[in-house]
Amino acid sequence: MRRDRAGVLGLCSAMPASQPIVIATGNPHKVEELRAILGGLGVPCIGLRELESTRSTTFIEPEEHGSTFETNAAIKALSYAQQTGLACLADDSGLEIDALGGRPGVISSHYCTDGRETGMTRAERDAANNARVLGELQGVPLERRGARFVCVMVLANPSGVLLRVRGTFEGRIGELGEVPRGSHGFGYDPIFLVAPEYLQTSAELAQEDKNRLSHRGAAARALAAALEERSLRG
Ligand code: ITT
Repeated sequence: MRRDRAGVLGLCSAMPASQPIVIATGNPHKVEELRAILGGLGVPCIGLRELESTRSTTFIEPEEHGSTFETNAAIKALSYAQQTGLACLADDSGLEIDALGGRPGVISSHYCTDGRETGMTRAERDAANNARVLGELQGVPLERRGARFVCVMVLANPSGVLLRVRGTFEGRIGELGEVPRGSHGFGYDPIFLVAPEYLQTSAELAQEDKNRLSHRGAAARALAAALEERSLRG
């Protein structure tokens, strides 16, 4: 389902067809995943860091203080749209674990410190987050280890939110010893066994397979469909 640039981006006067969408995240893995998905759908993209280097500037990272993925994605998309003057796509994502009442949820990236920012690197945080989840689920039976990644994407221009979509990716948290496994992806991928077989972690999936199955892939496809529907409506 390849669409041409004008077809998708000329959808509304708010988004000039000649300009790419800025992928408003500091997470290089997300930029890579989103560029692959949206590029494949004919939507040209540029990463935030790339834009910073072409403009020789640094954008300010907004604080994500919302209690839902929707609020946080909108905060990021609007803030970067206002700073860059371009249409920006931000996602807020995380892991919801049934046995933990939906935690870590919106604090997924800093679960090891209860949501507080620290001086830890991304890799250190990922390892500590995974260790905390595995520790908290010790002794929890298989049927209560269900979990899902959630991704909410918001597209905004400097005057406001244009679109909002959501995608999910079902699985279960493996048991300590069985996981962590796999070297692809990031975050909780090494401990997340993919439904319905639960044989592979999402860190063992090839990038294109993860994009096909993932919450981010589902949200990106929903975004492309919404963009197309808008362009058809004129
Ligand atoms: P930005 O805010 O700059 O986009 P971030 O990594 O902090 O980057 P989020 O606030 O959306 O992103 O936090 C999402 C966290 O949820 C992320 O750090 C991971 O721990 C986890 N997560 C989200 N998507 C994931 C995926 O595809 N695989 C593994 N973990 C994921």
